[in-house]
Amino acid sequence: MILVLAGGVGAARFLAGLTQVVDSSEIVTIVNTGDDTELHGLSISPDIDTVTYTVAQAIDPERGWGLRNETWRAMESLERFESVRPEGSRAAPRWFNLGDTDLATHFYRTARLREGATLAEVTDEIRRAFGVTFPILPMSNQSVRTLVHLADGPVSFQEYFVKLRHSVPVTSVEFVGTDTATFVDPDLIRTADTIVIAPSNPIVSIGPIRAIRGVEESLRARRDDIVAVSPIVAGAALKGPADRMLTELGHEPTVVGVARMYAPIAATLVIDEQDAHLVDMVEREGMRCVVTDTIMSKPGVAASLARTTVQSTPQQGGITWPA
Ligand code: FO1
Repeated sequence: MILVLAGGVGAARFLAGLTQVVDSSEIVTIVNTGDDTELHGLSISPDIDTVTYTVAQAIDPERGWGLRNETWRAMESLERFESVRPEGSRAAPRWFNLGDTDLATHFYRTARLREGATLAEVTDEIRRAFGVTFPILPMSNQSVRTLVHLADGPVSFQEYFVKLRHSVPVTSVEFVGTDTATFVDPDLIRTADTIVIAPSNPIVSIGPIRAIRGVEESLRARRDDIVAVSPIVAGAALKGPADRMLTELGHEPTVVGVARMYAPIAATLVIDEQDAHLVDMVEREGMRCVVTDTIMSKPGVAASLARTTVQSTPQQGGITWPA
């Protein structure tokens, strides 16, 4: 069994590639929920939905989030209330774009949570409704929220990422709730043949998962069977603010910086061919280094990257691969 620790868009594309090279019965993914937010009274889990929609091939390919062929009538209809909304009211926010068909997912999740379902239960119902044939789990059933500290105060992850277009320098990042939240299923880390840290933001996508009690120690104990895929290529993130955040938080925005963050929990780092000249530097951080094409926007690369990644571990996912 292959356990994939996932964040947003890059992880979702990696998982879609993995489903092309192994039977989905071999896959379990645990997804970051530090990006989760409540808006319009709805419980929204962006990374879970990005993974679900991408693997279900329902994702909007340009945006990398939300559903394809989307309409925005509900969001447009909120505009009329802006002229009458009292000062200080948080009703009808329009900075976070929720498509009409995407809203159905948030209606369902919110209603089920209110009925007492766990986030894991309702996430499983939603992935089955979208025809996804392997388990997608939240990192915890309890709330863990990423708080992004800026010069003039803390904001939620989505306010940083969407409202501020992640265009402001970050002074620190805090995961609120990790002291009480429990990891969704510690056995998965113990029993997986291979654990993959997907190409996600090491700080705000993988960081919240690592910060949950007991997870870091469990991952360290499995270090030899853990492989990470660098989300940084040639010193830049392919999507989102990962490179800037690494710099702002004192890390090197290169595969060497990524290696320093992952060396305690992963024995192998997969990097792109453009960073082949940094293999020695990565291995000096104590990680084996595998060089391959990691640019998944090209057809077939997500599948080949997934295969190379899993095969770079001793157990190779517990799979007998065809010759
Ligand atoms: N990202 C944006 O840049 N702008 C948006 O308006 C936006 C809305 C949105 C709605 C639902 C959803 O599941 C994701 C959404 N995202 C949006 C992406 C979201 O910010 C994710 O957290 C990022 O992709 C980082 O993982």
